[in-house]
Amino acid sequence: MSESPYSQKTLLGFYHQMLMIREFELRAINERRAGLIPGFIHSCVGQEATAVGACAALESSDVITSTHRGHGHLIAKGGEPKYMMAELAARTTGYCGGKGGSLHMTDFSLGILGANGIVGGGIPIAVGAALAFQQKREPRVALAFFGDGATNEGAFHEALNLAGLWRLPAIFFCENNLYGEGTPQEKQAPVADLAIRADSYAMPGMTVDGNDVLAVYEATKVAVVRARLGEGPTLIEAKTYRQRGHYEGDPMVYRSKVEMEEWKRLDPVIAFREWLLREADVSEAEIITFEQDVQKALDEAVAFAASSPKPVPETALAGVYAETHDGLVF
Ligand SMILES: Cc1ncc(C[n+]2csc(CCOP(=O)(O)OP(=O)(O)O)c2C)c(N)n1
Ligand SMILES: [Mg+2]
Repeated sequence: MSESPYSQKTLLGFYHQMLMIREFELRAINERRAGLIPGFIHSCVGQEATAVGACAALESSDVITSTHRGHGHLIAKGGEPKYMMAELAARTTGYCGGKGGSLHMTDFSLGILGANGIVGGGIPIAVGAALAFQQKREPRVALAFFGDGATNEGAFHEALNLAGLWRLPAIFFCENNLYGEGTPQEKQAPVADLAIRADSYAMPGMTVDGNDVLAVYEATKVAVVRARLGEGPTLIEAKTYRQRGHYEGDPMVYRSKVEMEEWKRLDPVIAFREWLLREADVSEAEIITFEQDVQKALDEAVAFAASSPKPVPETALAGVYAETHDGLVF
């Protein structure tokens, strides 16, 4: 075993969250097949290390914006699996009262400013939050998660431009999973490393191994320190891979089995489990207890969702429009 600069509690916390995300996704996929969950699921299986490493570098008062592939971000920022499962199952006890589903989950009290069905939609929202923090002189940071595909959109460039110009406390976190739907990166962008796009907006750009939770954590910590010191934003590109389809049911004709198998060998959850056993003096028995805890929490989440009521038609318009901005604290 080599000396680790991290406490066992921290490391096990990372593993617990990564495992919760992985198992949450697999459970949600099963429950969708079983009929509990209507609608689309864009799973983040394979991308757990990005969500966990990035959110671990934030304080609870910092905020994130998420994407259509956002379950991992929510869990990593403190979202409760049972309210997430209830939202997926369209139940009143879910994060949006069962009216938003996977693409809209939000919890301002946890600094989760929302998943977003609009690709790139969360990036300007994070810039707005970062501007608010700067204006109010609050030492808070806004982190936007988005995919590689989103970096080809105007919203991305406009958001980075203003954040760079005004030196906002923002972190632009690109989960580069190599595809936007079925389009590989080399057919959608003329650059190999998307982090290079930071140069245009006078901010540092970093490329990290997105399957290595500790590398992601360290990179994000650097960006957080910079943001809190008033030195401005950072673009982080974390290279990773989505192991399942763009959505559940995607025939995946655009990539080869060989490629998928290669990335499965780099599975971030399995790799970190092995690292913990090898380098962090964690026993197999401890890990198994963790794994059992996760399964129990997910059993409870599914039971909670299944036993919760569905929204009734009379409430269709309730909670859809904000009545006042008072008290809208994130
Ligand atoms: C503005 C907008 N354009 C297109 C879509 C359709 N769409 C949904 S996901 C997606 C791919 C996004 O790719 P990327 O940003 O790499 O995220 P990933 O799905 O790989 O996590 C597209 C084009 C959309 N939802 N919103
Ligand atoms: Mg992508």
